[in-house]
Formats: sequence, C-alpha cells, structure tokens
Amino acid sequence: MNVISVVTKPFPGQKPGTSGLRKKVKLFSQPGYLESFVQSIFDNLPDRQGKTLVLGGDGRYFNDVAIQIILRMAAAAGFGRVLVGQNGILSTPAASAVIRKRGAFGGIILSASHNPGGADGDFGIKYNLGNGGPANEGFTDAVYQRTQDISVYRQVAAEDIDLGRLGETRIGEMPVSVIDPVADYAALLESLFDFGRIANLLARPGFRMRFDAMHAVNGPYAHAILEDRLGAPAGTVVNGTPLPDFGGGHPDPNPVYAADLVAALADPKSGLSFGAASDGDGDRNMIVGRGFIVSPSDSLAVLAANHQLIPAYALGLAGVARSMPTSCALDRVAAELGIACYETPTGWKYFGNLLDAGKATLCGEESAGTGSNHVREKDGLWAVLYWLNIVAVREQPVEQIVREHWRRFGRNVYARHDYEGLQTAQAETLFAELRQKLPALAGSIVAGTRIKAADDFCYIDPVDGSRSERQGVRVILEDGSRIVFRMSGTGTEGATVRLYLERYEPDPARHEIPAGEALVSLAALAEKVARIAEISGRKVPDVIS
Ligand code: VG1
Ligand code: CO
Repeated sequence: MNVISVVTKPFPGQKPGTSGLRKKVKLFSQPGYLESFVQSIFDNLPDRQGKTLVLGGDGRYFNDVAIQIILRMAAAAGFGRVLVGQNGILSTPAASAVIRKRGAFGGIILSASHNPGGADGDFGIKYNLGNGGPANEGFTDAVYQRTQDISVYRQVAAEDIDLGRLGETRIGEMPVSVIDPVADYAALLESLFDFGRIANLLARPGFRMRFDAMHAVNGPYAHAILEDRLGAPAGTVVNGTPLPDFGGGHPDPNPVYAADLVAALADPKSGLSFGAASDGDGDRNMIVGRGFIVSPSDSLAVLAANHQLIPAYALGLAGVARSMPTSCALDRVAAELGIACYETPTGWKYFGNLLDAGKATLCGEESAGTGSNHVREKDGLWAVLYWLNIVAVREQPVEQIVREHWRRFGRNVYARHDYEGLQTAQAETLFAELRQKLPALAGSIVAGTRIKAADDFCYIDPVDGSRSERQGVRVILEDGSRIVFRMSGTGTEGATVRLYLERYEPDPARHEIPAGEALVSLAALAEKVARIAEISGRKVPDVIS
C-alpha cells in the first residue's frame, strides 16, 4: 500500500468541547487542520490494526470532502475496514446503532449538530468508542495533547471513492462497505416500540402529525420510518431533504428556531395534533402538542413515568439519569418508582458508563436530548416514537398527558435562557466574579431570599471514579428552587452563557401560570447574583426554551 507521510504542525485550540471538536468550516478546511486532528485520534488508538471503523456525518458542508480524507487516513492507519453511510450520511444515533450492531472498534461522526452549516458555518468531528458512545474526557484530553505535538500525518495515495453506490469497494488496499444509513437503525427502533399501534394512531382521521427535519440529517430517517414503515401520509415529514447549509436555518429544535412548527400547531386550521422536530445530527428532539410545547425536562420525566406502556421498557427501568441543569422532574418519578436517579455533567459522554454498567435505562438533558440503553447517544426519532407510542396507548392529546403528569408529581417550572455570542472576555469576567462569590453566597440572603447552597458542580463517576470539575455553578434556594449558570461548550463564536431556572410548584391551581411569569422573581435573583445583563449589556436572552 502506498502510504504517504505528510509534514504537519500543531494547530492551536483543537480541544474537544461538550461534544467533539467544533470550529468554523474556514478553519477546518485549511490544509492539514482536519488531518492533524484525525491523526491525533488514530495515534491514541494503538489497537486499531485490522479493526472496523464506522464513518458518517450529518451531511453539512465539507462532510463529503472530510469523509474522503478520513478514508485515506484510515487505510494508512491500518484499519481493516470502514463502514461508511451512503453519501457519507449517518445520523448520530444511527452511527451509534451501527457501531454496536456490527461490533465495530469505534466510529468517527462528522457533525456540529445544531450549529449552522454552509461554507461560512460550522463543522465538527468526534470519536465514539466500541460501545457506540462518545469517548470520555480521558480520551479527548489525550487527543488534545497529541494535537499539540503532532508533526506528521499519514494517508494512502488513492482517488476519491463513489459513496453513492451501496456495496463493497476499496481505498488503497482497505475494504470499504458503503451501507444503507437507515436500515440498522430503523430495525432497532422497530424492536423497541409497538409499531402496529403507532401505525393505527397515524391512520386515525382525527390525528395529524408533522415532523420537521429542519433540512438536516433526520429527513431520510423520518421518511423511511414514519411514512414508509408506519404509513403516515406523504407530507408528514417537512424540510426532509438534508441540505449542506440546512437551508440557511439553524437546526436547533426549540421555540425560536422551530417557530414555524410551533405556529402550525398553534393554528387550529392546520388540523395538526402532534408536532416534532429534530436537530442537525438527529440526536435531539422537540415535542409539540396542539398549542402546547413540551418542556424537554418534562418530556424526559413523562417518558420515565410511562415506561410500562412501551414494549422495550415494560419490565422496568434499572435507573434513570439526567444532566445537572436538567430539571428535577425526573427525580420525582424515580422516587416514586423506587429507582436511582443519577446527576451528571452536561454532555452525553457522561451517561455512557451508567448505561454500560446497567445502572440507568433512560437518560436525558434539558436541551431536548433523550435516549436509552438501546444506543449510547441521545436519539431524536426514538423520543418521537416513544411519545407516539404513549399517545397511541393512552389515547390522550400531548397537553393532557403533561398536565396529568404535573397533577400527579407537581410541576417543576423551568426555563433556560441563552445569551449567545457574548465577548469571551465578558463571559470570563462574569464567571470569575461568580466563582469568587460562591463561598460567601451559601447561607446569605439575596433579594429577601435565603440561599441554601452554592457550588461549582463536580462529578465523580460512580463507575470508574473519574472526576470532572467546574461543570456549572449552582445556586440552590431554601425552597429547593435552583439557578444554574454554565458556559456553553459547543459554540464557535465568542462565548454563549446559559442560565437555567427551576422552581417546584405543587399546587395544581398554579400550573396554568406560564413559566416566564412563574420564574420572574428567580430571574431577577439570578441577575443580582451574576449580573449577566449588566456585564454583557444584553437586556434579554437570545433564546428562551
Ligand atoms: C449543548 C447542550 C447539551 C448537549 C450538547 C450537545 O451543549 O446544552 O445538553 O449535550 O449541546 O448536543 P452546551 O455545552 O452548548 O451547553 V448536540 O445535539 O448539539 O451534539
Ligand atoms: Co445534536
């Protein structure tokens, strides 16, 4: 095999964040940038010789170019085979499913998820282990170390291969299988849910669903599963053709970026009763009822509380897990079920050990990512099918299901405020001040409210004992209300600050009050504590979800 060694240099800042390395396409496409990072991954996989690697991405701009580069490098690195999604496409949960089903050594997923695409947008890459889940911090730190002293990368001299044709081909001497990106994943989902019942629901005259794929990767998956297998009428899936720039949109399923879907469900003339959307790489979801948006933290709690209705989970949940900023609605369900509820830092990589060890069956985050032990990633279409299965069995609209849940468990009123693209220096000042204040905050009275505890979340993994520090500042009030501050680890421009607000409301008569209203005083308290508006000059957040 004709392996060429190319001299390269360390590029600054190749440090993976919450979910892999995300940077502007302009940075990623400069000579040697992607290559240095990929070689740094391979250099940390000493046992890769002869093994199988899975490769695919969300189809964004530069996906096709990057796939060909990585194939040439995988061949030079001695992999035995690469399984690549047709046209270079694999949603994040589908990649996880393929890695697990085919017993692959690991996988590379090309995605910047919800970040905008196109030539001026973002690109991203992450490595997943043989369990199908994102590599842990130990691994990503080691990759980052390697990027800082790398001097050479290796590739085979070979032409681009045709990724449009399914079947076997080669690059250099290494076999490459171009696989159907949907098949393994769809079969897995079919094994978890009651497809017969969901199909009946979709055929009911009074039930109309819309799935907005936001021009991102889930289009082909939603077409195949919802329309072809489950018989939803053609047109159920909208924006279903993946585009390299996501049609100029922002494939983040929240009330701001999926405003069209929310408006359609709010309009009685649309006849729609169930709406759903997913993000750039298909791992997150939004569920919308008629004129009613389900808060992601509530969605997770509802899934857990209704597990007995789902074939795959009917026998019980081993435990559940949520990220720290996610509301405690899940904890209340776990307490009633008598199972453990784990609290992890933000990012799916922290759920992997709990899932592998059989400690948790369902996991989720407030950012609309939910999933289970069927894969090791969050899974957008899985959540949509789970909800459809619940609606099919309970024969109730989405809003009623959530309101009944609140009546039973109380309502964890919740909101996340995102301040996007602040100047990095401002955000750093904000967090430096906040962290400095922490020791004095606990026990003090701010705006007439006593603060019970204040800390910077530190996680000790219950399976391998690893420590992750500085995972978000928590301020807990005497009545159990919480304010959390975090710096986003997925953005590529400036710094995005997230503020999370949560207050428990047991009184059903007060469940009608909109979250914004119910959280006004908590938001004011947050401003007193952290001075986000004052420091940044931003009067209101860019996104409230
Ligand atoms: C955000 C979300 C987090 C999620 C991560 C990756 O991270 O808050 O819950 O796991 O995105 O999701 P951050 O660091 O920006 O808050 V995805 O679907 O964009 O890969
Ligand atoms: Co995503």
